[in-house]
Amino acid sequence: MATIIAKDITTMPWQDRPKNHLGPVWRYDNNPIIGRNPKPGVARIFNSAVINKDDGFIGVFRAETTATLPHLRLGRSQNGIDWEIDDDPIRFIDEKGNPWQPYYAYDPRLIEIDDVCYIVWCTDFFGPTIGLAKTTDFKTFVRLENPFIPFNRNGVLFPRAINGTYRMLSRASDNGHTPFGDIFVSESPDLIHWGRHRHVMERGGSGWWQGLKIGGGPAPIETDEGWLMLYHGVCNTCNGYVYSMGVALLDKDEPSKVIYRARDYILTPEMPYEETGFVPNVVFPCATVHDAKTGRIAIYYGAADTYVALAFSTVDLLIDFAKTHHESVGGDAYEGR
Ligand code: BMA
Repeated sequence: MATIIAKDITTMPWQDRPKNHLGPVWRYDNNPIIGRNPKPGVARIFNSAVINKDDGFIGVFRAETTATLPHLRLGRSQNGIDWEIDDDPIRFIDEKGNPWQPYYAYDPRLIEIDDVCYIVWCTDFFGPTIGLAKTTDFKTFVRLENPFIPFNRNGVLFPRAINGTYRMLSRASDNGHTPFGDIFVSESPDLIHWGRHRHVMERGGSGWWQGLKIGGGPAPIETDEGWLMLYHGVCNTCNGYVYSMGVALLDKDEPSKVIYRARDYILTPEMPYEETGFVPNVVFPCATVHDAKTGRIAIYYGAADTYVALAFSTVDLLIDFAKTHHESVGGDAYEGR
Protein backbone atom coordinates (compact mmCIF):
# COMPACT_ATOMS: atom_id res chain seq x y z
CA MET A 1 0.00 0.00 0.00
CA ALA A 2 1.44 3.36 -1.05
CA THR A 3 0.56 6.58 0.74
CA ILE A 4 0.00 10.05 -0.68
CA ILE A 5 1.78 12.73 1.33
CA ALA A 6 -0.62 15.68 1.09
CA LYS A 7 -3.86 17.01 2.56
CA ASP A 8 -7.03 14.96 3.04
CA ILE A 9 -9.59 16.19 0.50
CA THR A 10 -12.65 14.15 1.25
CA THR A 11 -14.88 16.37 -0.95
CA MET A 12 -12.93 15.62 -4.12
CA PRO A 13 -14.80 14.37 -7.20
CA TRP A 14 -14.94 10.59 -7.33
CA GLN A 15 -16.55 7.59 -9.03
CA ASP A 16 -15.68 3.99 -8.23
CA ARG A 17 -13.82 1.91 -10.80
CA PRO A 18 -16.36 0.18 -13.05
CA LYS A 19 -16.48 -3.58 -12.66
CA ASN A 20 -14.27 -5.40 -15.17
CA HIS A 21 -12.52 -2.16 -16.13
CA LEU A 22 -9.12 -2.84 -17.64
CA GLY A 23 -6.33 -0.41 -16.93
CA PRO A 24 -5.51 1.80 -13.97
CA VAL A 25 -7.48 4.91 -15.07
CA TRP A 26 -11.22 5.24 -15.74
CA ARG A 27 -13.20 8.19 -17.06
CA TYR A 28 -15.95 10.19 -15.36
CA ASP A 29 -19.15 8.88 -16.89
CA ASN A 30 -20.56 12.35 -17.54
CA ASN A 31 -17.54 13.71 -19.43
CA PRO A 32 -16.79 16.25 -20.70
CA ILE A 33 -17.28 18.55 -17.72
CA ILE A 34 -16.80 21.74 -19.81
CA GLY A 35 -18.30 21.74 -23.31
CA ARG A 36 -17.95 23.89 -26.40
CA ASN A 37 -18.67 27.65 -26.44
CA PRO A 38 -18.80 27.80 -22.64
CA LYS A 39 -18.80 31.64 -22.42
CA PRO A 40 -19.56 34.49 -24.80
CA GLY A 41 -16.54 34.98 -27.03
CA VAL A 42 -14.88 31.75 -25.80
CA ALA A 43 -14.92 28.88 -28.27
CA ARG A 44 -13.18 26.26 -26.15
CA ILE A 45 -11.75 25.64 -22.68
CA PHE A 46 -9.28 22.77 -22.23
CA ASN A 47 -5.81 21.89 -20.76
CA SER A 48 -6.63 23.52 -17.41
CA ALA A 49 -5.49 23.29 -13.79
CA VAL A 50 -7.45 22.88 -10.58
CA ILE A 51 -6.69 22.83 -6.85
CA ASN A 52 -8.72 22.35 -3.70
CA LYS A 53 -9.15 25.66 -1.87
CA ASP A 54 -11.10 26.27 1.34
CA ASP A 55 -14.39 24.37 1.02
CA GLY A 56 -14.34 24.05 -2.75
CA PHE A 57 -12.13 24.09 -5.81
CA ILE A 58 -10.51 26.84 -7.84
CA GLY A 59 -9.02 26.55 -11.29
CA VAL A 60 -7.01 28.40 -13.89
CA PHE A 61 -8.42 27.61 -17.30
CA ARG A 62 -7.02 27.82 -20.78
CA ALA A 63 -9.71 29.74 -22.64
CA GLU A 64 -9.45 30.12 -26.38
CA THR A 65 -11.37 33.08 -27.79
CA THR A 66 -13.41 33.07 -30.98
CA ALA A 67 -10.41 34.92 -32.43
CA THR A 68 -8.39 31.75 -31.56
CA LEU A 69 -6.04 33.34 -29.06
CA PRO A 70 -5.54 31.58 -25.71
CA HIS A 71 -5.64 33.36 -22.36
CA LEU A 72 -6.13 32.33 -18.72
CA ARG A 73 -9.38 32.60 -16.75
CA LEU A 74 -10.33 31.75 -13.22
CA GLY A 75 -13.10 29.33 -12.37
CA ARG A 76 -14.70 28.17 -9.15
CA SER A 77 -16.57 25.03 -8.20
CA GLN A 78 -18.09 23.51 -5.09
CA ASN A 79 -17.74 19.91 -6.25
CA GLY A 80 -14.83 20.07 -8.72
CA ILE A 81 -17.15 19.10 -11.58
CA ASP A 82 -19.58 21.99 -12.20
CA TRP A 83 -17.58 25.14 -12.92
CA GLU A 84 -18.38 28.86 -12.91
CA ILE A 85 -15.88 30.50 -15.21
CA ASP A 86 -15.13 34.23 -14.84
CA ASP A 87 -16.36 36.66 -17.49
CA ASP A 88 -12.90 38.16 -17.98
CA PRO A 89 -9.30 36.99 -18.37
CA ILE A 90 -6.97 36.97 -15.37
CA ARG A 91 -5.30 40.40 -15.09
CA PHE A 92 -1.67 40.35 -14.01
CA ILE A 93 0.56 43.03 -12.55
CA ASP A 94 4.35 43.04 -12.56
CA GLU A 95 6.44 43.13 -9.39
CA LYS A 96 6.31 46.97 -9.42
CA GLY A 97 2.51 46.90 -9.53
CA ASN A 98 2.10 47.91 -13.19
CA PRO A 99 -0.45 46.11 -15.38
CA TRP A 100 1.13 43.32 -17.40
CA GLN A 101 -0.58 40.95 -19.85
CA PRO A 102 0.99 38.19 -21.94
CA TYR A 103 0.12 38.28 -25.65
CA TYR A 104 -1.01 34.70 -25.29
CA ALA A 105 -1.08 32.21 -22.41
CA TYR A 106 -1.81 28.51 -22.50
CA ASP A 107 -1.57 25.12 -20.77
CA PRO A 108 -1.56 26.48 -17.18
CA ARG A 109 -0.55 24.52 -14.11
CA LEU A 110 -1.61 25.72 -10.66
CA ILE A 111 0.55 24.71 -7.70
CA GLU A 112 0.23 25.70 -4.05
CA ILE A 113 3.51 25.89 -2.10
CA ASP A 114 3.41 27.08 1.51
CA ASP A 115 0.09 28.97 1.09
CA VAL A 116 1.20 30.77 -2.09
CA CYS A 117 -0.39 29.66 -5.36
CA TYR A 118 1.76 29.71 -8.47
CA ILE A 119 0.54 29.66 -12.05
CA VAL A 120 2.99 28.23 -14.56
CA TRP A 121 2.01 28.51 -18.20
CA CYS A 122 3.31 28.78 -21.73
CA THR A 123 3.85 32.49 -22.37
CA ASP A 124 5.06 34.64 -25.23
CA PHE A 125 8.64 35.93 -24.89
CA PHE A 126 10.05 36.17 -28.42
CA GLY A 127 8.44 32.78 -28.88
CA PRO A 128 6.93 30.34 -26.43
CA THR A 129 8.56 29.84 -23.04
CA ILE A 130 7.53 29.30 -19.42
CA GLY A 131 5.66 32.07 -17.59
CA LEU A 132 5.30 32.25 -13.80
CA ALA A 133 2.99 34.24 -11.53
CA LYS A 134 1.86 34.08 -7.92
CA THR A 135 -1.25 34.88 -5.95
CA THR A 136 -2.38 34.47 -2.37
CA ASP A 137 -5.98 35.66 -2.75
CA PHE A 138 -6.90 34.93 -6.40
CA LYS A 139 -7.54 38.65 -6.84
CA THR A 140 -4.01 39.98 -7.33
CA PHE A 141 -1.74 38.03 -9.68
CA VAL A 142 1.91 39.07 -9.69
CA ARG A 143 3.91 38.08 -12.70
CA LEU A 144 7.43 36.89 -11.83
CA GLU A 145 10.47 36.56 -14.08
CA ASN A 146 10.25 33.92 -16.80
CA PRO A 147 12.20 30.90 -15.52
CA PHE A 148 13.66 29.96 -18.92
CA ILE A 149 14.57 31.46 -22.28
CA PRO A 150 12.58 30.41 -25.36
CA PHE A 151 11.67 27.94 -26.63
CA ASN A 152 10.18 25.91 -23.83
CA ARG A 153 6.82 24.46 -22.81
CA ASN A 154 5.19 22.31 -20.17
CA GLY A 155 6.63 23.98 -17.08
CA VAL A 156 5.47 22.11 -13.96
CA LEU A 157 6.47 23.09 -10.41
CA PHE A 158 6.84 20.45 -7.73
CA PRO A 159 4.46 21.15 -4.82
CA ARG A 160 7.26 21.73 -2.31
CA ALA A 161 10.94 22.57 -2.16
CA ILE A 162 13.19 19.47 -2.15
CA ASN A 163 16.35 19.71 -0.04
CA GLY A 164 15.95 23.48 0.07
CA THR A 165 15.34 24.25 -3.61
CA TYR A 166 12.26 24.60 -5.81
CA ARG A 167 12.08 22.20 -8.74
CA MET A 168 10.46 22.66 -12.12
CA LEU A 169 9.95 20.22 -14.97
CA SER A 170 10.08 21.62 -18.48
CA ARG A 171 10.58 20.62 -22.06
CA ALA A 172 12.78 22.51 -24.48
CA SER A 173 10.83 22.95 -27.71
CA ASP A 174 10.67 24.89 -30.96
CA ASN A 175 8.46 27.75 -32.14
CA GLY A 176 5.96 25.42 -33.80
CA HIS A 177 4.45 22.05 -33.09
CA THR A 178 7.76 20.64 -31.86
CA PRO A 179 8.54 17.22 -33.38
CA PHE A 180 10.88 16.28 -30.48
CA GLY A 181 11.21 16.68 -26.74
CA ASP A 182 12.28 15.17 -23.43
CA ILE A 183 11.44 16.07 -19.83
CA PHE A 184 14.08 18.00 -17.84
CA VAL A 185 14.11 19.26 -14.24
CA SER A 186 15.70 22.50 -13.01
CA GLU A 187 16.38 23.89 -9.53
CA SER A 188 15.98 27.31 -8.00
CA PRO A 189 16.68 28.69 -4.52
CA ASP A 190 14.25 31.61 -4.98
CA LEU A 191 11.97 30.93 -8.00
CA ILE A 192 13.98 33.56 -9.92
CA HIS A 193 17.34 31.96 -10.71
CA TRP A 194 17.14 28.51 -12.30
CA GLY A 195 19.96 26.04 -12.90
CA ARG A 196 21.37 22.58 -12.18
CA HIS A 197 19.35 21.34 -15.15
CA ARG A 198 19.01 17.57 -15.25
CA HIS A 199 17.54 15.21 -17.79
CA VAL A 200 14.63 13.19 -16.38
CA MET A 201 13.19 11.10 -19.19
CA GLU A 202 13.70 10.63 -22.88
CA ARG A 203 10.99 10.31 -25.52
CA GLY A 204 10.83 6.85 -26.97
CA GLY A 205 10.26 4.23 -24.36
CA SER A 206 9.28 0.80 -25.52
CA GLY A 207 6.20 2.03 -27.33
CA TRP A 208 5.48 4.42 -30.19
CA TRP A 209 2.73 6.22 -28.21
CA GLN A 210 5.52 8.31 -26.61
CA GLY A 211 8.00 8.07 -29.49
CA LEU A 212 7.89 11.69 -30.73
CA LYS A 213 7.97 13.76 -27.53
CA ILE A 214 6.98 13.71 -23.89
CA GLY A 215 6.05 16.56 -21.54
CA GLY A 216 5.18 17.10 -17.88
CA GLY A 217 1.53 17.00 -16.84
CA PRO A 218 0.08 17.69 -13.41
CA ALA A 219 2.31 18.73 -10.49
CA PRO A 220 3.95 15.47 -9.34
CA ILE A 221 2.18 13.80 -6.41
CA GLU A 222 4.32 13.11 -3.35
CA THR A 223 4.06 9.53 -2.09
CA ASP A 224 6.06 7.51 0.41
CA GLU A 225 7.62 5.67 -2.57
CA GLY A 226 8.62 8.76 -4.57
CA TRP A 227 7.07 11.41 -6.83
CA LEU A 228 4.24 10.05 -8.92
CA MET A 229 4.43 11.79 -12.28
CA LEU A 230 1.70 11.74 -14.89
CA TYR A 231 2.82 13.07 -18.26
CA HIS A 232 1.79 13.25 -21.90
CA GLY A 233 3.45 11.22 -24.62
CA VAL A 234 2.99 11.89 -28.32
CA CYS A 235 2.91 9.53 -31.29
CA ASN A 236 3.59 10.81 -34.82
CA THR A 237 1.19 9.23 -37.28
CA CYS A 238 0.63 9.77 -41.02
CA ASN A 239 -2.47 11.72 -39.99
CA GLY A 240 -1.06 13.91 -37.22
CA TYR A 241 -0.01 13.70 -33.59
CA VAL A 242 -1.78 11.50 -31.01
CA TYR A 243 -1.47 12.56 -27.34
CA SER A 244 -1.74 9.88 -24.61
CA MET A 245 -1.05 9.83 -20.88
CA GLY A 246 1.77 7.97 -19.12
CA VAL A 247 2.97 7.38 -15.57
CA ALA A 248 6.39 7.25 -13.90
CA LEU A 249 7.76 7.29 -10.38
CA LEU A 250 10.65 9.68 -9.59
CA ASP A 251 13.11 9.54 -6.73
CA LYS A 252 11.94 11.40 -3.62
CA ASP A 253 15.16 13.40 -3.07
CA GLU A 254 16.53 13.55 -6.60
CA PRO A 255 13.54 13.68 -8.99
CA SER A 256 15.76 13.54 -12.08
CA LYS A 257 16.15 9.84 -11.22
CA VAL A 258 13.39 7.68 -12.66
CA ILE A 259 12.54 4.68 -10.47
CA TYR A 260 9.82 3.19 -12.68
CA ARG A 261 8.36 4.26 -16.01
CA ALA A 262 5.40 2.40 -17.44
CA ARG A 263 5.89 1.03 -20.92
CA ASP A 264 2.14 1.22 -21.63
CA TYR A 265 -0.05 4.34 -21.71
CA ILE A 266 -2.63 4.78 -18.96
CA LEU A 267 -5.11 6.77 -21.08
CA THR A 268 -5.30 7.26 -24.84
CA PRO A 269 -7.94 8.94 -27.05
CA GLU A 270 -10.87 6.53 -27.32
CA MET A 271 -14.01 8.53 -26.59
CA PRO A 272 -15.74 10.79 -29.16
CA TYR A 273 -14.80 13.92 -27.15
CA GLU A 274 -11.13 12.85 -27.23
CA GLU A 275 -11.02 11.70 -30.85
CA THR A 276 -12.98 14.59 -32.36
CA GLY A 277 -12.57 18.33 -31.78
CA PHE A 278 -10.41 21.28 -32.75
CA VAL A 279 -7.36 18.99 -32.58
CA PRO A 280 -8.38 15.32 -32.77
CA ASN A 281 -6.82 12.60 -30.63
CA VAL A 282 -5.54 14.56 -27.66
CA VAL A 283 -5.66 13.73 -23.96
CA PHE A 284 -3.55 16.30 -22.11
CA PRO A 285 -3.43 16.13 -18.28
CA CYS A 286 -2.66 19.36 -16.39
CA ALA A 287 -3.84 18.73 -12.82
CA THR A 288 -4.83 16.22 -10.19
CA VAL A 289 -6.82 16.57 -7.00
CA HIS A 290 -5.92 13.80 -4.57
CA ASP A 291 -6.87 12.67 -1.11
CA ALA A 292 -4.18 11.38 1.25
CA LYS A 293 -6.71 9.53 3.37
CA THR A 294 -8.12 7.27 0.65
CA GLY A 295 -5.35 7.45 -1.96
CA ARG A 296 -7.90 8.60 -4.56
CA ILE A 297 -6.73 10.70 -7.50
CA ALA A 298 -8.92 12.76 -9.87
CA ILE A 299 -7.13 13.72 -13.10
CA TYR A 300 -8.18 16.84 -15.03
CA TYR A 301 -7.27 16.64 -18.69
CA GLY A 302 -7.91 18.53 -21.88
CA ALA A 303 -9.65 16.51 -24.59
CA ALA A 304 -9.15 17.24 -28.29
CA ASP A 305 -8.12 20.86 -27.49
CA THR A 306 -11.85 21.45 -27.04
CA TYR A 307 -13.11 20.09 -23.70
CA VAL A 308 -12.16 19.61 -20.06
CA ALA A 309 -12.59 16.02 -18.92
CA LEU A 310 -12.07 14.09 -15.72
CA ALA A 311 -10.70 10.63 -14.98
CA PHE A 312 -9.96 8.70 -11.81
CA SER A 313 -7.37 6.37 -10.34
CA THR A 314 -5.68 5.58 -7.03
CA VAL A 315 -2.11 5.88 -5.85
CA ASP A 316 -1.88 2.09 -5.50
CA LEU A 317 -3.15 1.36 -9.00
CA LEU A 318 -0.81 3.89 -10.62
CA ILE A 319 2.32 2.88 -8.72
CA ASP A 320 1.52 -0.77 -9.25
CA PHE A 321 1.04 -0.16 -12.97
CA ALA A 322 4.36 1.70 -13.21
CA LYS A 323 6.08 -1.17 -11.41
CA THR A 324 4.51 -4.08 -13.22
CA HIS A 325 4.49 -2.57 -16.72
CA HIS A 326 7.85 -0.94 -16.35
CA GLU A 327 10.70 -0.68 -18.78
CA SER A 328 14.34 0.19 -18.37
CA VAL A 329 14.64 3.71 -17.02
CA GLY A 330 17.03 6.62 -17.31
CA GLY A 331 18.34 7.89 -20.61
CA ASP A 332 18.37 4.58 -22.39
CA ALA A 333 14.76 4.32 -23.41
CA TYR A 334 15.49 4.05 -27.14
CA GLU A 335 16.03 0.50 -28.32
CA GLY A 336 19.69 -0.10 -28.96
CA ARG A 337 21.00 2.98 -27.08
C1 BMA B 1 0.70 21.17 -27.82
C2 BMA B 1 0.12 22.29 -26.98
C3 BMA B 1 -1.12 21.79 -26.28
C4 BMA B 1 -2.06 21.07 -27.20
C5 BMA B 1 -1.33 20.05 -28.06
C6 BMA B 1 -2.22 19.40 -29.08
O1 BMA B 1 1.81 21.63 -28.54
O2 BMA B 1 -0.22 23.37 -27.81
O3 BMA B 1 -1.79 22.89 -25.75
O4 BMA B 1 -3.05 20.39 -26.45
O5 BMA B 1 -0.26 20.68 -28.70
O6 BMA B 1 -2.69 20.33 -30.01
